[in-house]
Amino acid sequence: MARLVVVSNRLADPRKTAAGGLAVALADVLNNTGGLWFGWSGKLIETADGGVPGEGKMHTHQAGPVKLVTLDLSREDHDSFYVGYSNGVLWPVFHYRLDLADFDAGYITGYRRVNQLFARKLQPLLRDDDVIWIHDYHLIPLAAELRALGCSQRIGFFLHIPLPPPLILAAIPGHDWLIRALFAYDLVGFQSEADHGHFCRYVESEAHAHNLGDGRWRAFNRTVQAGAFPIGIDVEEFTGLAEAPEGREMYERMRREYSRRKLLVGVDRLDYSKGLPQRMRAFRELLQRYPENHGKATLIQIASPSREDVSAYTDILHELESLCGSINGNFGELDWMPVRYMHRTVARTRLPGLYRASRVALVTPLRDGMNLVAKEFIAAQDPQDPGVLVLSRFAGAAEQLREALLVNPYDIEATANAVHLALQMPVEERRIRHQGLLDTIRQYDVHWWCDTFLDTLAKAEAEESGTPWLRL
Ligand code: ADQ
Repeated sequence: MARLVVVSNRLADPRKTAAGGLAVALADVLNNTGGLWFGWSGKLIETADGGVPGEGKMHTHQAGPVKLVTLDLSREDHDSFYVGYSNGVLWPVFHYRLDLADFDAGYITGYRRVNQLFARKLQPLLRDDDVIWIHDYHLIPLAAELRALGCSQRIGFFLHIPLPPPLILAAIPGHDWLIRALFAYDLVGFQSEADHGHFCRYVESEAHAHNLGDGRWRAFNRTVQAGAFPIGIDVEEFTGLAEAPEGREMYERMRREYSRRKLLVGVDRLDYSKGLPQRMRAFRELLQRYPENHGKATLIQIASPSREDVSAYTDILHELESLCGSINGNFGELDWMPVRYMHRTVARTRLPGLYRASRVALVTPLRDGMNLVAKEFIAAQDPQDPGVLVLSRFAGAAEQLREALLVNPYDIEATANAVHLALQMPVEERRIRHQGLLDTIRQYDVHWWCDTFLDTLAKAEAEESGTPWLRL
């Protein structure tokens, strides 16, 4: 079996449970192949001048059979590559938020410089028969940079966030360069059929690529295969966490504390794509329209701090705080707080107990690649008395989780109605819906995702040896 090399912006120690499902799944394969995981250390070069752009300080760390190699970045590279281009341009545009994009011309130079740095540092560590799997929007041009250095290994790419329709993508200056870079891969994976469809429409209309059938496209002297590979969770690992002492204790505590209430739960990174203000407005609408929920429904919203160096994130934080405050001010009683809002990360081991104690989960992003919280909520439920998932139709997960109550998060009234329905739903219907959802997340779990992607990559038709990569 060929060695697997994973490249992602951030790494997790695959031996720690806190790392979560993706790290656990990748660790399985990496452990089997004695693999290598390469990425940014999350740290900046600590010199007074902030380091030289395009240079990185490398660290190597052995985690069992897996070698973790990380780079510290210069301050300037961090600001242009990470804050600027990745999170100031690609993240908003790929989530359909052109209004929030900051098309500063300098950012793309830093983005390219860091991808070249990654390629330069990674290339000497590679073996000829390695299989390379590159993750997410920070590293779109990495395969092209590796090809330019002569790498001919199989390289796959997985985009964790959505790909927007061609006309939205085309708003990015240099969009043609970005999409052309995808042709340096042998396989490109998306979260959903919708995203894959956008890719097909783009390469056909903007890049005049030839459709070779079976998901294969030819352009720029290269053939790339593309498809949808919806990411899943490690269902066994997550139900294990729910049964573990910390999971049980959290569940018991929540049940005791809220014995007279029906709990609703929201767990998100604090990000404008997650639709948090719209969710709060829908909850306020629920309390206005259906007073029978007064004194009974309590929404626990956990929003973990995220990218606080980008201004759009501070705006959303203030909006959310003000909405929560006004709901509690207008509807709260001495013995009932409608919303409990926490701006922090909750330990992964405590999430299953919180999910299991909740009657309803509100997963209502305005746009999301997949959304794993939806799947974790399902996995944590008691099948005899399960909670109801209220899910945005704009989350990638909605393509698979058809038994959820699907909502349009922009439609506040309809969302409030769906939440009311979820709170009232009889146990028989809850069980039937939950069983369907559980079957789906078991069948398409994170191991299925990993295996299917890597099998498809292994079988993707190899480019004729000696085909030159036309430099970007
Ligand atoms: P994220 O946008 O980070 O990921 P999501 O899939 O919802 O979104 O969550 C990833 C993990 O973070 C989950 O395991 C979840 O439990 C955890 N998490 C989220 N908020 C948390 C909180 N407040 N406290 C503790 N843990 C929290 C990106 C894409 C998604 C895609 C994933 C995986 O944006 O669409 O599903 O990658 O591909």
